[in-house]
Amino acid sequence: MVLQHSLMVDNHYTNIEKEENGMNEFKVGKATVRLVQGDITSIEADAIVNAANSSLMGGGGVDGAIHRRGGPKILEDCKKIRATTWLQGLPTGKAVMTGAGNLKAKYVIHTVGPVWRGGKHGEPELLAQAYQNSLNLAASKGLKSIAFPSISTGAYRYPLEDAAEIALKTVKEFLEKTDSLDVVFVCFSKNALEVYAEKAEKLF
Ligand code: AR6
Repeated sequence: MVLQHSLMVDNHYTNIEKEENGMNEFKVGKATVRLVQGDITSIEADAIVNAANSSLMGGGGVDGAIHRRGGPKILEDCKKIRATTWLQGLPTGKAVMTGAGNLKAKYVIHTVGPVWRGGKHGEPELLAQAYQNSLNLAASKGLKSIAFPSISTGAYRYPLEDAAEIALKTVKEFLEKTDSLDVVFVCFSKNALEVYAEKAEKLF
């Protein structure tokens, strides 16, 4: 059974559907937002997003997993971007796209989230920009689906609850304007999925 209700957002109506079977799925206009637990390197989407660092040369966490599983082609593309567009490295909040090597996804969008330094150094705005720029890039390339990890909430120590709220709110606001992209949030842990689900229930 599907429960349906309407929500008034910025003077227009957004249909929100929530399936009762425990799946975390929401609708914003024609677009679907899904919350899943898993490894983002296994996701089949037009693009998966990498929580990279400014060097674009790989690292630990989700970045390490994407480069390991995707193979050397991704790093080759990153090196080209560093040699042509972002000689000093990719600034925090920006996003770039490369091929996805051996991954099931077609492309990888690399963005850099902020390092948490207490919350008064522009962290919320920079985290929102990382999501916005990734979404804009995907939409500008005509992509139809995008998967996000929980940017900045690992090595960069952004508090998960705050980061989840920003991630969901930024995606929702984007889809209210452009509902041509389906979005999946890939939570690595059960705890992260629970936090996202709780925040999404309130927001959607
Ligand atoms: N699939 C989905 N989520 C994952 C995966 C995975 N395979 N692996 C980890 N996570 P982090 P950051 C989750 O540290 O905080 C790197 O070294 C993880 O549980 O990957 O943005 C980069 O090179 C956490 O919730 O990224 C940078 O130097 C989330 O992904 C730095 O870490 C983000 O954790 C970026 O730090």
